[in-house]
Amino acid sequence: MTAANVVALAGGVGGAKLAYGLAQLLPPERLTIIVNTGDDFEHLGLHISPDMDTVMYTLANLANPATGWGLKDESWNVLAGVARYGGPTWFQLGDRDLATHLLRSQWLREGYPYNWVARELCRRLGVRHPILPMSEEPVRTVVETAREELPFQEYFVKLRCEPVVKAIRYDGADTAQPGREVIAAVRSADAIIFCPSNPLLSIAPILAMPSLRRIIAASRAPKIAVSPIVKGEALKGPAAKIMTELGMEVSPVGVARYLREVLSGFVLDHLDETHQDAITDLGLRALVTGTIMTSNEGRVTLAREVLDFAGVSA
Ligand code: FO1
Repeated sequence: MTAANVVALAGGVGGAKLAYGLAQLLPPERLTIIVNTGDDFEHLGLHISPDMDTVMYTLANLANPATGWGLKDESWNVLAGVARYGGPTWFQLGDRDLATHLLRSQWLREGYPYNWVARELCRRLGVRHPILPMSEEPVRTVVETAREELPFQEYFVKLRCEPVVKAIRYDGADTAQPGREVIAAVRSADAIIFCPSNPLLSIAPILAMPSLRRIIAASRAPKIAVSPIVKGEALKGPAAKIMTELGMEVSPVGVARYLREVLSGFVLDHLDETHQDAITDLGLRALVTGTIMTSNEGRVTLAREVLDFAGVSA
């Protein structure tokens, strides 16, 4: 066991929970959280960055416990005002949450780098661990359905993930460069943790940047993914539905197979222990443990087990 630098790759609510656990165990100089920005979009003239905010609010102990996204103790007066004008209300922006989007949008318009903006928002909420956007450049997840191509949030929120998915693209990822701090963190990482985020919607956009994928693949650090699928279901969100539609096996094995090239180890839930041999047959070390995080203590317990499995002392 060594004191070490840890990188966590995270997307939405599941990813934020494990990131929270890791942040309770590791000081800010030893943990960097790299977040998917493929879900970002412009709405009502504002730059919305859902996964960044979900991780930031979770680490600040400000997340809405019912939804996992947005802020707790929220009010909805602005949204009601937008509704009175007949404006779009399918994407629910709370009054307090709007403050984040207003400032982020303003700072980006003034020319501040995205990662400076993220750091400033975090600092002002008392979050000391670095939460880095995966890139300064736009990468946008696009969902191809039988009928049309949908920007991610229209598919996810407006259409409640109902259309059948034929393919998913990450527009801009081919040419986007990961930020300098992202590259430095991954290069100096002694462990890379893939949080239990949707592999196709949250982890894939990060890996879709060829240079970052190469650096992660080349890293000799333990690279450990935690399954977001338990007993054939996603703990939250549409991962199981989309995996089925794309012909993937909806199990930890399906996730492990998808990420195989960039992993050295995989964590699956007790409820899936029958899949352990299939995971080791893929050439991965496997840890079977409780992965369902129902409390803050549960997040910390899982984070500690994952760090132990990666050979990193907390
Ligand atoms: N998800 C929803 O299902 N409905 C919403 O109205 C919604 C609003 C929203 C506002 C701000 C924010 O940061 C996130 C929000 N989300 C909403 C969550 C978000 O769109 C998705 O969970 C992620 O993009 C998937 O990880």
